[in-house]
Amino acid sequence: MSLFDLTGRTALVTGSSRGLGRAMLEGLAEAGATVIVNGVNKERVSTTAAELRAKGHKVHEAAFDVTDDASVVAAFNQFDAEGIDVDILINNAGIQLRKPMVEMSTDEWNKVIDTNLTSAFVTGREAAKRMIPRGYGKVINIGSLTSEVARATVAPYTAAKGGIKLLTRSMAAEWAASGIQANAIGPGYMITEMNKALLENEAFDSWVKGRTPSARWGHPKELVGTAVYLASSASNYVNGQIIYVDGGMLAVL
Ligand code: GCO
Repeated sequence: MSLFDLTGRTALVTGSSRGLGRAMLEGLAEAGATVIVNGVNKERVSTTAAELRAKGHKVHEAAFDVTDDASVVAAFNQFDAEGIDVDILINNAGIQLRKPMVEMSTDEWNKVIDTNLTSAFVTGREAAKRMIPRGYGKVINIGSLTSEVARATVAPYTAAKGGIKLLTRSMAAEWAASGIQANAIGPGYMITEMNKALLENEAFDSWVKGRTPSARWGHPKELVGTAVYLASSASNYVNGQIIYVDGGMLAVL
């Protein structure tokens, strides 16, 4: 069996009814995993699940709000009741808010931190509670270029993604001895709905293409290889790392 084969494993990807999460979810399914679609919108989750089933993949649906502690706890209790073992967790759910800090309310700040950082802790905690006794688990947190560097007007997103980098190391510190590998992926500027305003802004589009050695935006599917690697036995001795899939942007001035 290939090192990268996920047959027999079950993967939950939060925020996976579209965007980067959808691409990684499908990639894990193509590598043999049973996948669990998650999102807050039940309709969108069901639509995505149907699309993946039509391609022959094994799919569960779990529409819950990762920012609501009780909903996450209830979701994992439901997985237990249905005999679903989450072997692989990708904490992907996230939102963006582009606004200068001096114009931002504390509620706006908290919403981004809750969705992009705290949710990874809560969902990771519930997954790890089940992974630890099994002696196996893969946790993959989705960071960003802003896990390393800042850009004006995206402060809460940046603070959250910086936190993701060190939360990943904290997970490795506490869970590695139990056979769990916790790592992160840092996507560069990707072609997603969240980045639509940036893609349509000629000046920003030119800046990304000029600032990125690969001279282009990334495609969500270009995260799949790294996601499958970190979800598979090929990475059993990799822990606490963040792998940037950014066309080289962070490697150069
Ligand atoms: C922005 C973008 C970025 C990208 C990505 C870069 O407004 O600068 O949304 O944050 O989405 O996170 O790695």
